[in-house]
Amino acid sequence: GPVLVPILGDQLTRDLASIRGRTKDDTVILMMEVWDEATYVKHHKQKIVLIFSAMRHFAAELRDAGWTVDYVTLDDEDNSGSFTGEIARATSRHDPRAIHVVEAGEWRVQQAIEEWPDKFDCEVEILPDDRFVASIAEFREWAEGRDALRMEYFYREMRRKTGLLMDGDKPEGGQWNLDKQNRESPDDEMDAPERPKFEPDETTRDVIELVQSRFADHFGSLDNFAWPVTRDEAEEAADAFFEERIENFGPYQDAMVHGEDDLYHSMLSTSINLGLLDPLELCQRAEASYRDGKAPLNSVEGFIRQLIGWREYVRGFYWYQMPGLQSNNALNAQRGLPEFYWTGETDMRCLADCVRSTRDNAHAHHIQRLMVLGNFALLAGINPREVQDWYLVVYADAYEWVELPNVAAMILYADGGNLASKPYAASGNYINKMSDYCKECRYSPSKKTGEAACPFNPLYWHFMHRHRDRLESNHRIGRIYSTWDRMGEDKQQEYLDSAEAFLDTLEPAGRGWARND
Ligand code: FAD
Ligand code: DLZ
Ligand code: SF4
Repeated sequence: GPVLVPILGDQLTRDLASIRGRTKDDTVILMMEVWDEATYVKHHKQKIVLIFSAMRHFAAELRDAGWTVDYVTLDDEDNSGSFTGEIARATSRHDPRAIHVVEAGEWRVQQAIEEWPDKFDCEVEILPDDRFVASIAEFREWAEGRDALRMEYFYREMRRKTGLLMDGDKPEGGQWNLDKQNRESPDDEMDAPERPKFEPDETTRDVIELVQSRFADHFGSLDNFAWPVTRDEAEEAADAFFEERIENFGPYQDAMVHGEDDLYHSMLSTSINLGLLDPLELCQRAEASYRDGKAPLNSVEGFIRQLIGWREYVRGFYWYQMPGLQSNNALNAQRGLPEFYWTGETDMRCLADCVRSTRDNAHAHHIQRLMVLGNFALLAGINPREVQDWYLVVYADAYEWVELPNVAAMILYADGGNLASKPYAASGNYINKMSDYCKECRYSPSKKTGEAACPFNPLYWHFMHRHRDRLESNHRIGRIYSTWDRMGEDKQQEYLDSAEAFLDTLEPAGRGWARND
């Protein structure tokens, strides 16, 4: 029989290791829409539409190119609901002599794939996913024997390995990291051009109908669906970024403006994670815009760092730390996720806007995920499981390998500091500086305690106070305890009482939003 090549929903590239070098008359490609994947958490409706539509378009593209594709739709009567079940059915249809599959992005799926050699009669070959600069083994080698893992040092290795922004063996411009130049507050000069929006075609409209009928109780709106679902569309989105937005990407990377959901961000994560765009190619294009004088070094370095620094780093970290990472809770955070993460119903204007964007676009930009939604979850002590589920559900670019390190380790410090050298805790002052949210908020960032105070202010001190034992010895954060100690007991008590009074008002959402029973 032929070689059976299963392609998972986030492996949508003809350059995939399992297709490269194969001949068409000897290969059956298998793609599967399965219930288990669509519901292991109750993904945002746009996320399911994006993945199914991109899968269907990719299957059509392969067929047009002459490949044999066996595509199982979700509503196929005999669909078993799982990857392993579908491989079993496909082996009886095609009697393959071998199965060639690229390792899964997620641990949960990889566990299932590793059982295939015992389950099926034919040879099973599991190939490394070489869409990353660093292999899983390479990261492990780098990480082993270090006391602390820091993105910065790993990033430098990746710069050397790829040769991106290098001047011989030195970083272009003399410095590896220009993040300090990338902290402009929003201002009137900002006038970001709109990103290209892609109208749903017939394939996407079919999937929208399917999702509306089968996943009606999942979070999120479908009204604004505009994600690229093919390689051509993704390339058009990338072109627009390199023509219109990369110049200002760096300076305004951390800025937030009410109602402005994209600003100068690339909005390419959904396409990159699906396989529609190659991250290394994007970095090369970014470098070219610097070399051609179209974009400043701080913007280009910033963009490249996100991709070959952070993105590669969290992926290596995930495989290095799993499965423990999903149950870490170093700060013993036990509070339920507040309902407003789903409804957006809160007077905190920053949070309400971030939840709105999340619901409408299945997207929020990095600083919103980190310093608004994430910072609140950290300070309020929300339990990591519920925060992890939320992020995995709500973002169209969310796969556990990238979501979990960002959530558990970066925002919640649940791993006790393996990834981040300190918790990203901030008071209302930071959000006020980086956004226009506070001006029309019912709370005031300059009020420290009491009813009118921005809740981030007392929550910040409540957090620092309750984790003093752990954080006081951290050289990047320990100093703030002298500020706390100088306040005197009355002021301290006011902070703690204000925080408690606020925390008492939070309504927990319950688990039904994120998971089926
Ligand atoms: P840009 O700002 O244009 O950045 C360019 C690219 O860099 C992104 O497309 C992305 O591929 C990469 N990148 C940037 N930051 C990170 C990062 N911290 N980790 C990994 N890659 C990064 N990104 C995801 O792709 N999936 C997730 O599930 C996800 N969850 C996150 C959860 C939290 C709590 C935080 C703080 C960040 C998370 N990110 C995640 C990273 C980042 O927020 C998104 O990649 C980014 O907002 C996507 O929008 P963009 O393409 O416009 O990014
Ligand atoms: C996220 C997702 C969803 C919703 N549905 C499917 C699917 O039906 N079929 C599929 O092949 N992939 C799907 N995915 C993406 C997978 O979860 C993704 O391939 C894994 O995260 C990889 O480990
Ligand atoms: Fe958010 Fe506080 Fe600003 Fe209101 S005052 S928008 S709650 S940071």
